Amino acid sequence: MSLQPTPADHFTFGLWTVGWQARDPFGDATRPPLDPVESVHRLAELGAYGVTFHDDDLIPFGADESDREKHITRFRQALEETGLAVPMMTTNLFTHPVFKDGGFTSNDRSVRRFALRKVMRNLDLAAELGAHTYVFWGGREGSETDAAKDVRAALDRYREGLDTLAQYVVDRGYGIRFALEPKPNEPRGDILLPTIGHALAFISSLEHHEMVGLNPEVGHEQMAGMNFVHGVAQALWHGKLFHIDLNGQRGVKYDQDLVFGHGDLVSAFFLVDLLENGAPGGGPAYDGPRHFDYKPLRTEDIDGVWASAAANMRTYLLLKERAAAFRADPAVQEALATSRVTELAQPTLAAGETAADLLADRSAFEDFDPEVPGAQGYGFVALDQLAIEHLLGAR
Ligand code: 3MF
Ligand code: MG
Ligand code: MG
Repeated sequence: MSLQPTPADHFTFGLWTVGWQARDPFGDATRPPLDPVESVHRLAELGAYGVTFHDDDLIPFGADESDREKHITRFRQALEETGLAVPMMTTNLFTHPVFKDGGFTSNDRSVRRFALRKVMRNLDLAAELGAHTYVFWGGREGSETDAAKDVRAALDRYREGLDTLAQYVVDRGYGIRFALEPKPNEPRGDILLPTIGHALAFISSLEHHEMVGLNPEVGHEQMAGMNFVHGVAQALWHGKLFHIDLNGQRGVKYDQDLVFGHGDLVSAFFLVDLLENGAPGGGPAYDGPRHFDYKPLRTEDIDGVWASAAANMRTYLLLKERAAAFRADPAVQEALATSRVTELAQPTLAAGETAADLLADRSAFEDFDPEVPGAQGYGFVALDQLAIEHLLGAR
């Protein structure tokens, strides 16, 4: 397996990731602005498949029509020169002070109307550039005090906004799907739709729920103390893993946006194993872009930025190679059988068996001795150790 990324690996990067100037709440920028055209060329050289962006990453907020066209034209030219795709686009509804109380759920109705128009304009561009997925990260949709937000009304407005935009996409025939990106907090004290689970429940209430799924991010779920692998597995189970944001996070703290694998490495291993080998019977469970949403450390210069971009892809490919070795190892297959991991795929009732049949089966209850399975070992530690040894390259 090659560790040299190619477009066939479907690695994508947000323009805002490599382009982050490393301004944080306590310090100024440590790097000069990066021209999106330069990013397109460098990412293509590194073997990426595509780039993604917020409207304002390419076109400064408030730019007039002719400036907007100029930015789009030279960006489009860079895409043509490099062959990079734009599979996903999104809207910045968080930087400008107008969005300080949210976009779709601001208490100020005029802000909500402006937010919808901003998205509609960028959806037109997304369709032009061939994006299939449009991400909604509601970073400012939330509050710092429960006195300030009527959460049920806010969810009504969130739904109204997404229903309106979904209808717009349907009417225009854009063929774009929406992906909601949950996050528990930061920049708001508390953000609406804080986890994968909250977002899945909300999606089921939408008018066009079939065209709305998720863009879960490693660090966001881990900020909430959640198991990201379980969250992604549940999103897949619902048919809602439309896109994914890969990065690294160490525990429950601020959004670190580390390089993929540079946080919880064991979780990253099992995540790659799920994405690449998790289909029933083996093979990839997810066929969308492997999208990196990380921040090059504030300590890095521009060379460090490109080194960090390459590190994301190389780490992913290393984990993919390690996961393949894990799956192919006969000792692992034996351990999976001993641990009865594969037995879980077997339905609990036999084909055609009813509750009445189960009631009549004395072996299931009257003659069942719970002490026997109560005393059995599952061998999960031995299985986990095999995974760790493959991850460490010891097997
Ligand atoms: C913030 C994020 C966002 C989203 C983006 C949509 C600025 O923590 O993760 O990045 O990913 O807005 O893709
Ligand atoms: Mg993030
Ligand atoms: Mg993200």
